[in-house]
Amino acid sequence: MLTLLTFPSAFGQFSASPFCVKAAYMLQLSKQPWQRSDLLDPRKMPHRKLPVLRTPERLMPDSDAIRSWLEAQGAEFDAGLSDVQKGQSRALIRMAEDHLYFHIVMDRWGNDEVWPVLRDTFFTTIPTLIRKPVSNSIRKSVLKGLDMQGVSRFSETERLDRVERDLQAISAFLWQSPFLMGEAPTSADLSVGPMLAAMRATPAETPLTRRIDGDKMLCDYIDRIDQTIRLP
Ligand SMILES: N[C@@H](CCC(=O)N[C@@H](CS)C(=O)NCC(=O)O)C(=O)O
Repeated sequence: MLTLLTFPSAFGQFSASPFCVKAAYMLQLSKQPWQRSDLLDPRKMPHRKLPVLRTPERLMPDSDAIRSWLEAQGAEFDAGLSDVQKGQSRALIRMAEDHLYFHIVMDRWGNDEVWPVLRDTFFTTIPTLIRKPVSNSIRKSVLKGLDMQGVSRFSETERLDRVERDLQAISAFLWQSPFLMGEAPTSADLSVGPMLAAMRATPAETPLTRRIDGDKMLCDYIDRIDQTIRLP
């Protein structure tokens, strides 16, 4: 059986990581038998990140590579889409994973109100006595990554404006149909949906959680994906 190595459930989600939720959705849609195995420390994984899929041959890191592997086994995530829709889908995926994602990381790791919750959710395996210094140093390195990526160099107003434009682009598709590319979930939904869900699930009220919570169309969309795919 296939095993999805994933960060544990948190904040009411299958996983705290939207990439792990994406991988779980893909596995569920692929109809292959699979199980989850929870990890808190990805350092021994091939890319030192999760999700990773354990296939009969090897450990497969990266949700995009997992997608390609499942497609090679016969899964079709974009059945019936035109080439233009597939192109739009690719662009939406990159927008979610390479832009919105960093705003979520910023909203979680850069926020002093959220931080204690993260520390006590993600670092429970670190002995209590050294948990604070170890987790503080991990936080520092995540914030350094956000600085290198650039997202933390914007003011909060600028960040919200950038997110807003993406949310409006997503909403333009959702005015047309229940899922981004039509009547059923396709690959774009499997990336965009978990990213919006993660944005909503951050365990403190932030401008981003408020933005999603106050948007009925986006909330209905997040819930629709969950109710359609139904993770175990
Ligand atoms: N490109 C990867 C991204 C996965 C990713 O960024 N995972 C994060 C969690 S959301 C992670 O494992 N971070 C741990 C780390 O960087 O140390 C994918 O699509 O699977």
